[in-house]
Amino acid sequence: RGANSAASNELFTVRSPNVIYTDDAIKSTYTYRTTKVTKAGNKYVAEPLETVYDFNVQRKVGKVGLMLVGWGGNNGTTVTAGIIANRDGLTWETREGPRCANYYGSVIMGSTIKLGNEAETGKEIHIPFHDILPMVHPNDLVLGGWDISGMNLADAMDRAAVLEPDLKRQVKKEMQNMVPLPSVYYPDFIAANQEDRADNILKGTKEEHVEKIRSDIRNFKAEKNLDKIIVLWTANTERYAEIIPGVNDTAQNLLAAIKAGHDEVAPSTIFAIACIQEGVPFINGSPQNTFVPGAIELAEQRKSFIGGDDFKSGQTKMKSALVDFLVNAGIKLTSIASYNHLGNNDGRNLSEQKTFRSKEISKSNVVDDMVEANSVLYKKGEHPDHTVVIKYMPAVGDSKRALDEYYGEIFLGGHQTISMSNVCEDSLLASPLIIDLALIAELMTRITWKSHASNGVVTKDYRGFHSVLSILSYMLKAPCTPPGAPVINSLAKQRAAMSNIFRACVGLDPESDMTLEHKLF
Ligand code: NAI
Ligand code: DG6
Repeated sequence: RGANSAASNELFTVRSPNVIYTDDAIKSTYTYRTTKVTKAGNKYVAEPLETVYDFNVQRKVGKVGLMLVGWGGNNGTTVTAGIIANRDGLTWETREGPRCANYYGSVIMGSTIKLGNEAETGKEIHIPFHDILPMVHPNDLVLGGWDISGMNLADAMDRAAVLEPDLKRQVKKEMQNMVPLPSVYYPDFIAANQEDRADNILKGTKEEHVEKIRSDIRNFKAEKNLDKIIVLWTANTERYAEIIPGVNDTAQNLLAAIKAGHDEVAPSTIFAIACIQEGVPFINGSPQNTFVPGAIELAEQRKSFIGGDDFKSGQTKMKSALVDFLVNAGIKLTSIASYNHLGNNDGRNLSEQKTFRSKEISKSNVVDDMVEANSVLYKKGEHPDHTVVIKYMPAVGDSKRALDEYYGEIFLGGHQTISMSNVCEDSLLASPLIIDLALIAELMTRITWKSHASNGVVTKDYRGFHSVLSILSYMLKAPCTPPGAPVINSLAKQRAAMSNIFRACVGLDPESDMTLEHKLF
C-alpha cells in the first residue's frame, strides 16, 4: 500500500484473453448482457441483448485529498479522528475494555466480495472489497475543509461528544492544528439556531465565494502536493432551494444568478459549482436539492463528477433492506411509521420546519421503486402509508433512537407487524460512508470506457462515466441519477451494481449466485 499503489499491491490477477495488464492500466473487454422487452398486445417479448465494452482502469492511485464542508461538525471530526486512529493503529480504553481502530461500517473497508470458486475444492473465495480494483487507502487521505465555525478540530471533537475520552486524548494534538477554512454562510438556508456557531464566514459576493472556494481547493492541492481532491458536503442540512425558471434551471442561468447574487443560490450549490468548475468530484451528504437542474447541466457540460444526496446510515439503511425483503417476499407492506429523536447539532438544525422538510423528503422516497416493481401487490400509483417524524432531544446527543413500525398484509387477510428499535450512533455510522463515498468517487476518476458496434468495430474514444455518479447510491438516501435514469433504492441491488461494475472492469462476469456447479450433479 502507499501513495502510488500499483501492480505489486494487487491481490489477484485475471487470466483471460479479455484482460490486459500494462504498467499503467488494467484493460478489459466485457460483454454486458441485458434483456430487451417489447410489448405485443397484452404479452411481452423478451430478447437477450449484448453490448461489448472496453474498460480502462488506471492503476496508479496517487495522493488524494478529501476536503469536507462542515469539517468541524460531528461527522467531520469523527471521520478525521477515525482516520488518524486507523493510520496510527491506536488502541484506547473504554469501560468495556480496550478497543482498537477499525473501519467497520465501511462497505469498501469492512466487507468482502466473492471472487470465484477454488479450483479443487469448489470453495468460495472472498476478497476484501477494497482489493477488487486499485483504490486509495483511507489512511492515506489528506484531510482538510471548511466550516462556518472556526473552532479547531480537537475542540470541535469535544463539542461533538461522540468519541471516547482516551481516544480523543491520543488524536488531540494533531487535530488541534487542523482549523477549518472560512465558509459560505447564508443564514436563511439553515436553522436560525445555528447562528451562534457562525464565526468563520466569508465576506463578499456569491461570485467571489465561488472564486474563493476554487482557490482554496487549488491552494490545498498545491500545499499538500496532491494529485487530486474530492470535496464532500457534510455541513448542515439546508432548506430546499426554490427551482425558478431563469435562475437555476440551466447552467447558463445558474451562473448568471450567482453573478447577480440571487437569493435562491444555496451555499451547498456554491460549493458544487466551484468544484464542477475546478473539475473536482463533489458529493452531497445532506438531503437538500444542492444539485438544481442548472448545476447538473453544468457538471455534464464540464464532465465533472457529482453525487448525492444524504448519507444513508441507520434507519433508512434498514428500511431499504427490509422493504426490499418484504415486498420481494410477497408481503403487502401497507404502512411504515418512522419516528426518531436525536440530540446532536444535526437534530438541533432539523428542529426548524424548513430544514426538517428536506430530511423528510429524502427519508420518505426510499421505498418507491420497490413498491412500483410489484404489480401483483400494488395497483398502479398505490403506495404504503409512510410517515417520518424527527424530534430534537438534547439528552441523547449523537445516539439517535429510531423507532419504526412496518405493518403489512399477509395470507388471507392476516397482518404482520414488525416493530424495530434501532439505536443509531449517528456519526459513527455516517463517517465510514464518507470514506466509501470518497474512495469510490476517486476510483471513478480513473475508469474510462468505450463501446463496440454490433459489427465489432470500436466506435468511441475512451470516456468517463456519466457526471452524476449513481454508483454511489448504496451510501445515499436519495440517490441522484443521470437525468431520465431510474432511481434504485434497494440496498441489495445498489451493492450488486457496485461490485458487478467493478468486476466488469477486470473482465469478470457479474456474481449471479446461481451456483449451478453445486446444483447439477
Ligand atoms: P453537524 O451539525 O454536527 O455538523 C455540520 C457542520 O457544518 C457544523 O460544524 C456547522 O458549523 C457546519 N456548517 C453549516 N453550514 C456550513 C456551511 N455553509 N459551510 C461550512 N460549514 C457549515 O452535523 P453532522 O451530524 O456532522 O451531519 C452533517 C450533515 O450530514 C447533516 O446535513 C446531516 O443531516 C447529514 N447526515 C448525517 C448523518 C449522520 O448519521 N450523522 C446521516 C445522514 C445525513
Ligand atoms: C434524524 O433522522 C436526523 C438525520 O440527520 C439522520 O440521523 C440521518 O439522516 C440518518 O438517517 P438514517 O435514516 O439513515 O438513519
